Amino acid sequence: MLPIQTLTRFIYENERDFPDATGELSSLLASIALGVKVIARLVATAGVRGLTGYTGHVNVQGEQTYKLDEEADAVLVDILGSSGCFGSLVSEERDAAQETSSVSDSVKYVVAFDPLDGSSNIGTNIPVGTIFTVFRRRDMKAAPSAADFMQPGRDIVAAGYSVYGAKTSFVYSAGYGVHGFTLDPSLGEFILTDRDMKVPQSGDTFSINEGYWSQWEKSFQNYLHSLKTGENDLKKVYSGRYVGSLVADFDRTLRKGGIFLHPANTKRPRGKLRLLYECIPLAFIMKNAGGIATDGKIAVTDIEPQAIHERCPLIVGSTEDVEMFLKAVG
Ligand code: P6P
Repeated sequence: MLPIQTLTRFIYENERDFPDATGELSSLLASIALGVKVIARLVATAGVRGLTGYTGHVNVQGEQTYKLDEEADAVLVDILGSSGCFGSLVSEERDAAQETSSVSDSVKYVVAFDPLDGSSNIGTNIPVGTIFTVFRRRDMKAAPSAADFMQPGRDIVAAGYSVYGAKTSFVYSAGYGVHGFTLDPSLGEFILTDRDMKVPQSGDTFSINEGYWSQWEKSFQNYLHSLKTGENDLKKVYSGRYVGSLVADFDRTLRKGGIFLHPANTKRPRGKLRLLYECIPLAFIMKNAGGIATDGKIAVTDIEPQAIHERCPLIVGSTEDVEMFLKAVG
């Protein structure tokens, strides 16, 4: 039996290492974790509540929204809104940045999140998850706004994601290691199960949707083919794994190593995944776990966001595997 270290205690104990900490980030992370627990229950019961289908609405991304997308968004907005710990929020489900009604001038952070990534997989019991990014407000004299989110990932305060699967897991980093927790439903608490996670230096798995083959450059096709034949610099034959749910594919890559790729293609020159609340948070985590995340040209954490819903190619994983990609295709 693991020694009981809960997420809440872990967050507040880590806060003690920072004398000027006000407790705001700890409260914010604890609020997000509460939202994740509520969403986990909604996901687990969606089938019996008849909530695995579409709402009939189309979100700002031009995608049909699922009932659970809107439920998860509402949970996070409600819990974060009542926490008083952030000034503005960006959600994949909302057109514009939303300031909180209860914001005080002194609040330091803003939060971007994908409330339920991979929701198209809900009906087939494939793992889905929540992804979030915490930014420090850029100008405390100005009202919180979308401008606060226009910061590169190297300057963010914290990031994390949950996976609603066979277990509910919560992984986050505040820039001092990456830490993983598992929900114990009997306690209603996240228990520390993976302290200071590090991605393996190299792995044997590549993760990509090969349905886009015809839309990739020849150099990328040649690189991908080399992973299957072993005719690559690492002389390694990879296995293919692709769930089609970002949090599931990323979590496996973080824990077991290898490379996940959702690259640009001829139809989507800036890729499909969203920069603010998918690519930046996962790149921040991978970097803090000793791995690499690139858009194919530069580090994802060096990209200067220009819009809250902009997209970004993402190639992320073990240092050796991503460096081989960059040498072959970058
Ligand atoms: P594709 C799910 O819709 C999602 O946003 C991510 O969770 C997932 O990694 C990606 O899209 C899958 O995209 O193009 O392979 O269907």
